[in-house]
Formats: sequence, structure tokens, C-alpha cells
Amino acid sequence: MTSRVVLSAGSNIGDTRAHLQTVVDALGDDLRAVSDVYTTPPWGGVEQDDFANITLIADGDRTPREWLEWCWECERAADRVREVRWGPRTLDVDVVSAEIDGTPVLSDDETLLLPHPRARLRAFVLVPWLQVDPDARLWTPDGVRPVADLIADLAPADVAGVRRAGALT
Ligand code: PH2
Ligand code: MG
Ligand code: MG
Repeated sequence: MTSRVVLSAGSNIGDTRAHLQTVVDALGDDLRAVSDVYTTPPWGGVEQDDFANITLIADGDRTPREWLEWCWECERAADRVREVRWGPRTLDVDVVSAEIDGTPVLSDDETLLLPHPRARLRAFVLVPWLQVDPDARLWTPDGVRPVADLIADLAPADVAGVRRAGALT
């Protein structure tokens, strides 16, 4: 079984670029693409510092749940403390979507919702994703939609707030 995942990583505490770099390093040979770092205003209503965000594409032999556990392992390695929902964190790594042998994985398990239900609303996920895959598509309840179209549906100010801040290394 080969799975392909789109991952979104974010950090707004400490050395944010170093935290994001740990995700790239942990993926090793499974990494297919990584976006530039984007500086993004906090989403979700908690007053906090801007985030640094990247979107990554990876291939591997993990199941979607094993990818989720892999994400938690990255967060633990960054001493992530779970406090406020949508609040500040050293490192957050989310599975945005997964495909097994080219077929999108749909999951309504409460710990593993796939595709990530809010990804299509988040410019900080979609804009970096489009950078690394101009043909990116995301399953939504309205059907499979090009990520470029999902971005076009967002408020222009949200999209403009996502600012490219250079490559990781
Ligand atoms: N992550 C959150 C909450 N809000 N805002 C931005 N800009 N970037 C994030 O990664 C982010 C967020 C919780 O996962
Ligand atoms: Mg998140
Ligand atoms: Mg998360």
C-alpha cells in the first residue's frame, strides 16, 4: 500500500522556521514537495502572533492513521503543549488529505477527519499547497474541487494576508 498525504504545518512560538524544518527532516525520503514558508495572520479568533506555515506532500507506506500518529510525534518532539484550541503552538502538523493508490480517503472518525474539514476555508493551507502543486484538488461535499477554485472562493483579504517568506533551507 502506498499513500500520498498533504500535510500542513504551522508554528508561532519560538524558532518557527526551525520547528517547521524538523517536519521536513523527519519525512526524509518520503518528502515529495515542500512549499516556501508563508507568514500568516492567526485564523480562528484567538489573539496571538502570526504563524509561519508550510504545506508538504509526502508518499509513504503509512496508513492515514499512522500518518496522524507521525504528526503527533513531530509535535511531541517540538514540546508541543495542548492548551487553547486554535491557540499558539510550537508546532502543529495536520493531515489535510490522503490518497491510497490514487483514491481520496474519506474518514469521519472523530480523531481523523479526512479530508481535513476546514482545509478548504484556510488560505494558509491552500495557497502554499497550490505553490507546490498547481493541479492540486481537494475532495469536498460539493465534489472534487481544484484548489485554485477554492482559493478564488475565499475572501481576497484572507488570501492577501498569506505572505511568502522564502524557502526553508
Ligand atoms: N493553526 C491553528 C489555528 N490558527 N492560523 C494560522 N494562520 N496558521 C495556523 O497554522 C493555525 C492558525 C490551529 O491548528
Ligand atoms: Mg491545525
Ligand atoms: Mg493539529
